[in-house]
Amino acid sequence: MDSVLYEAKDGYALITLNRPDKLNAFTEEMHGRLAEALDRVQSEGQRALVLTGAGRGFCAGQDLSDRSFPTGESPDLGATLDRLYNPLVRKIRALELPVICAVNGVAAGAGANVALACDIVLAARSAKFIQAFAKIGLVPDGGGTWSLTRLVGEARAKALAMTAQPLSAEQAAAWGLIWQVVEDSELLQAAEALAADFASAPTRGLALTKQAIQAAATNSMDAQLDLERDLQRQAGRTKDYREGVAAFLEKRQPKFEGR
Ligand code: LHQ
Repeated sequence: MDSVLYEAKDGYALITLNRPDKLNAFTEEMHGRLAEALDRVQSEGQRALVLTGAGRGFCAGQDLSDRSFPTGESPDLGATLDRLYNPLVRKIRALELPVICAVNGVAAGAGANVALACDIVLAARSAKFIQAFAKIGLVPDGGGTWSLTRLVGEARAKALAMTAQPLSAEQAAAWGLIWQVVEDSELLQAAEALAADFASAPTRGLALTKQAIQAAATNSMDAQLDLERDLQRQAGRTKDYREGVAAFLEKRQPKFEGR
């Protein structure tokens, strides 16, 4: 059975983590498959992506049974992050299209933080987010210390990370950790409807918007104003901008081509 499923839809891609009996915990093999699938999204010219999990979980983080270290040696988990998790998070953040995460069930450890690396997170009402690392003596990874702190603030980030208490989807939305809670039976449909909308949106403008908002976390206001100027210059030269303005003036629906 493929550990990662890829489906090209009409203008967007659906990627499903597919080890449902292990709550889609990451193995080394699965990281490879996911990296390939993410590359395919961009190379096929898809205009949005939905990432979800098969079965009752979204992703339980690192598969804790997938690691074998020669006896007596202590593992270098930093090397695992360098090789697998950090490139994954960087790839999601660098994709030049909206990445929607449909968190269908529990998202634990690096699984939670991969979800938070996506641009728009929808969660099923029954889903929960667990910074499970503290239970096994680890530090939140997958960018979790960065995204949690920015999304919910230091007080909540520290408590979530240090207690490893599950956070319900509803609480996650109330705290601004995610975009929306959706009924379980409607989650995938809602995520795909959003992706289908993005498939006919001005993709370049959205990609530049993603770039600007991501840069804002570390830029000064001054630097951000300069960045907005540079990105707006690029956006203003797209075919979609010309089409958007023309459609507005002609009082018709725009037909965006994503360039
Ligand atoms: C699992 C896992 C799992 C293997 C459920 N592994 N089998 C980065 C770099 C290097 C190294 C280390 O880590 C990292 C980043 C990380 O992600 S560290 C954090 C790793 N994740 C966790 O610690 C979470 C472990 N899982 C759990 O605490 C629970 O499974 C949760 C709370 C997610 C769900 O609980 P339940 O709904 O009660 O399900 P379950 O525990 O019964 O799990 C179902 C099956 O999935 C079960 O297998 P089995 O064969 O017994 O039915 C679990 O063993 C398996 N599974 N997570 N991470």
